[in-house]
Amino acid sequence: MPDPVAAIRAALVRADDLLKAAPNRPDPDPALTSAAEVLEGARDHLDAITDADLRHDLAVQIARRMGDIDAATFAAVEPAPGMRRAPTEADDPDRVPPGQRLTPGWPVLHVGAAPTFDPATWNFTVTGKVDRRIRWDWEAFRALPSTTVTSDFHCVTHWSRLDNTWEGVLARDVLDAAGVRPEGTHALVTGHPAYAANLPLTALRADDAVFAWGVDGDRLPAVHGGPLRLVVPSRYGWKSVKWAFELRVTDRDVPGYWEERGYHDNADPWQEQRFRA
Ligand SMILES: Nc1nc2c(c(=O)[nH]1)N[C@H]1C(S)=C(S)[C@@H](COP(=O)(O)O)O[C@H]1N2
Ligand SMILES: [Mo]
Repeated sequence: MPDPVAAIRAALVRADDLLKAAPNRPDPDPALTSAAEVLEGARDHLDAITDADLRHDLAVQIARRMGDIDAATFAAVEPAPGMRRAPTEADDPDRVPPGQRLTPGWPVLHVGAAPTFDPATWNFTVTGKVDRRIRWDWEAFRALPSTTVTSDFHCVTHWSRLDNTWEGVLARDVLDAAGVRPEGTHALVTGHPAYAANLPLTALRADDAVFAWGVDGDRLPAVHGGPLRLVVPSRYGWKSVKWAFELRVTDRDVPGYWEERGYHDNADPWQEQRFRA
């Protein structure tokens, strides 16, 4: 086994070399792609580091470089024909957070493969610091009172998609069905295939935080998290867990998938909380 710390440090040096050289090339894309691959490889070594502070420090160093690559790559994407120019902060400071641009279309972003949906075996569990643990099957979940909310979506890779109309169950109704115990302060929401995000309960109690099974008048497409995804518009998109199947109420902030890898626990796009401080 190679030493994980040494492997990550070597990958950071290699990525920095590629990133430094990229702007001087006629086509910077291949260098950016190679740097992203090197950094993805480095991420795989993180779990083997037992010292939590060192692991987080290296995770942040990886995440910051990934963020630079995302920003450079996204800046090169042209808006689709007919799309209005993305508002700048000066045009519409109330709707577009700093460092974000409107995206043409609707990008699909996730790690791993989208799961297949079987309504006969699907279930959703609420557990942790609650008065009553709950497990709903698909029929029971769909029978819960539902709402339609329109909101904006901001991904940490610098794209924003405005005016998405979600249909589903308010996250606070899910919390209240189980009854949060006094010590409950946060939640860890888990989705397939092996993904999770942590949130303060206050974010889940917002009027527009919803477990959605519909979008823009249609059933939520599988690639966008169907049959059920969380949507938390007040936070960067990685908190909006697709293929959600569990909400665990916790008495402390337990990092999720990207938070373990250097991204911010709170993730407020208006404060540009992209990476762990
Ligand atoms: N289960 C799961 N949910 C996920 C992700 C993931 O990798 N797995 N990626 C997150 C990220 S980074 C973003 S930006 C949004 C993207 O949602 P979209 O693919 O519908 O645009 O999903 C979030 N939810
Ligand atoms: Mo994202």
